[in-house]
Amino acid sequence: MLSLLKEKPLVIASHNQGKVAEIRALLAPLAINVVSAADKHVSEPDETGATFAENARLKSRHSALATGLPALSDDSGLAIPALGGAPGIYSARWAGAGKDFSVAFLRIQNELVEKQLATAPAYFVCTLSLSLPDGKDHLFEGRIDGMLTFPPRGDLGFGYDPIFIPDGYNDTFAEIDAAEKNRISHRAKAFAKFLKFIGSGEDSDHHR
Ligand code: ITT
Repeated sequence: MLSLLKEKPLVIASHNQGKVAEIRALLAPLAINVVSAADKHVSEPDETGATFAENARLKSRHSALATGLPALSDDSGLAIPALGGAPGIYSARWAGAGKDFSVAFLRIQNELVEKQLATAPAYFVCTLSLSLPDGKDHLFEGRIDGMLTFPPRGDLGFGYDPIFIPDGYNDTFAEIDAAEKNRISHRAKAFAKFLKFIGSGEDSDHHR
């Protein structure tokens, strides 16, 4: 599998710069040629799926079809069990068209206050989807648990990082340096499965 990825560039099927930076760093050890969907002028598909897996597959397939190259997408988000799993697959949308995450932080805080909660446990989920030119898709999932904190702290990372403290830490993801986040995150865990799969040919979480 790795030899296939060494033959052709791998498209990172994401238009989120924060994600693309993390994915580039996570792929660096493979020494493969990587291009982003934006570099290839691939449009952003509508995320019409009902699950992280469906949205991830839809995004990787869209880029693979548009370019004829293998494509790797990442559908991810923050889930808060006290809010019924929200924002979940709607994590990007809670920041609004302007992608202003202070709007999303306020909405979460307000919805927790309505339930008389000052904070709550939460977890990040990441589903990676690898779409290959042979038409097969392979999915890899990762999760990290933690606790929400308000007000937001730190300016590293992206998205919900300033309000999320991973279990076992005192700092938010936005206060933890990129290398450390990439060692422990939901994305790192999904990547560990992806790297094992492409290196050894072992099975993915699901495929078809
Ligand atoms: P692409 O679909 O183009 O990849 P997107 O931002 O729309 O970009 P998603 O639909 O997967 O991506 O939305 C996931 C959102 O969840 C993302 O915008 C972030 O706000 C949040 N998120 C995911 N991983 C995160 C992380 O490691 N740290 C902070 N927030 C994260």
